[in-house]
Amino acid sequence: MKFPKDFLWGAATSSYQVEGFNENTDWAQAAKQGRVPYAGRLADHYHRYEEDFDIAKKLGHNAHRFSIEWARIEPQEGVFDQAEIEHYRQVLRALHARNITPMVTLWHFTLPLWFSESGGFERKDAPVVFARYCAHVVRELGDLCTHYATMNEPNVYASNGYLRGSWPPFKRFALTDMVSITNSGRGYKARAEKSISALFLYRKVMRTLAEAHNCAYDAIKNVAPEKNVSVVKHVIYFHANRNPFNMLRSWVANQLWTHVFMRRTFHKCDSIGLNYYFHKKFGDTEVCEKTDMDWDIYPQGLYDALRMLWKYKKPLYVSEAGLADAQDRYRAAYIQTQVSAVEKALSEGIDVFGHMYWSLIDNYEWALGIDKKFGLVEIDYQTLERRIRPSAWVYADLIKKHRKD
Ligand code: IFM
Repeated sequence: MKFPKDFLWGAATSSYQVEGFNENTDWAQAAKQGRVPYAGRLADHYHRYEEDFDIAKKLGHNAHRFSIEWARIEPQEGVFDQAEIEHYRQVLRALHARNITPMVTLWHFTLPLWFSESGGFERKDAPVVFARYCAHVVRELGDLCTHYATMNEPNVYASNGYLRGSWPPFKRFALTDMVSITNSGRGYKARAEKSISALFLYRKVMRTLAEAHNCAYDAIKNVAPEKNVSVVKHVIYFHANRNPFNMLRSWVANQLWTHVFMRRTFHKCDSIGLNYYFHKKFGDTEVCEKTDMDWDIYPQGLYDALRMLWKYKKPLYVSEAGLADAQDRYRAAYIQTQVSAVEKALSEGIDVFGHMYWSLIDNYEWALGIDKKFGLVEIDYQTLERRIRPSAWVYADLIKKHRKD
């Protein structure tokens, strides 16, 4: 039995993807301009979180990762909304009432409109502005939560926004086609602003994001030194056949995608969250089944991704891993392999303290809208009925088998 007694088992969501009506954001504005699908009410999790947490409890979860919508808390620059703070305090209380440990992400992709319109993470003072918001939230919610991630997947944010041009602020590096490895939605290329300089902006934004994390870490520690502060890193497991050139390519790709950012930030992390979805093998590849995102089904790569991050010798948690699978054909087996991957890492002495499946409920999949179904729980967007998918029970059984509390 490899899983420690206090291991955190659960699932994740993010505010914009499930709450509904986060209109004061760059994404809602982009939807009005017809550049991304309109989100609207979605699962209405903002009002139905108790129902969703009841399901999580029924499924045996003892932890839940969710994000706070920055635009709700700070609707105008430097102006904080106490009613929204109270909302998230209720959310946290609802989790505690069900013995579910909350893990809060302070920023998950969407920006308040005032921030994006004034330059977002291109702003020179972005790290200070971001840190002020993070410290405010921790000051207000600190008594109800110990685990905070400053930001979710900085590389994904910056590469979609500044290399691919598929997400706000829709800047596209003119040569991106050469390196693009994932799908981004139909017709986005024509809507993006194409330039060579987008590459330099990307690099600048990546640096600023690292600085913003570091600055937020210090600001949070000033307010509450005992909190566990992490960054959530998206890792692609790049690997290769035995061809030296391919091995070099995968090494470079891992450096660029994962290690450059981690080297800049790991010293300001009490733990690191890992989001794992897919691998990329250079050289003779096996033919894999695909998820509805067209990503190879390769859950065993979670183990390799954990090993990659263990290099930084910080406690790790799987902050997201999962797949889009509308028919629920592959999800159960996928989750079983994910959990075995964590078990294998633990058996080798890698310190992993949690596993959050993505996602608890079906969500808005950014530029791809609501058709990609990641949820353990299916949402009927007409009636808002929640239907637990069969694979969710397989995860529940695994949790039951491994939970020792
Ligand atoms: O839905 C996203 C989430 O917002 C961030 N991580 C990857 C998920 C699936 O693409």
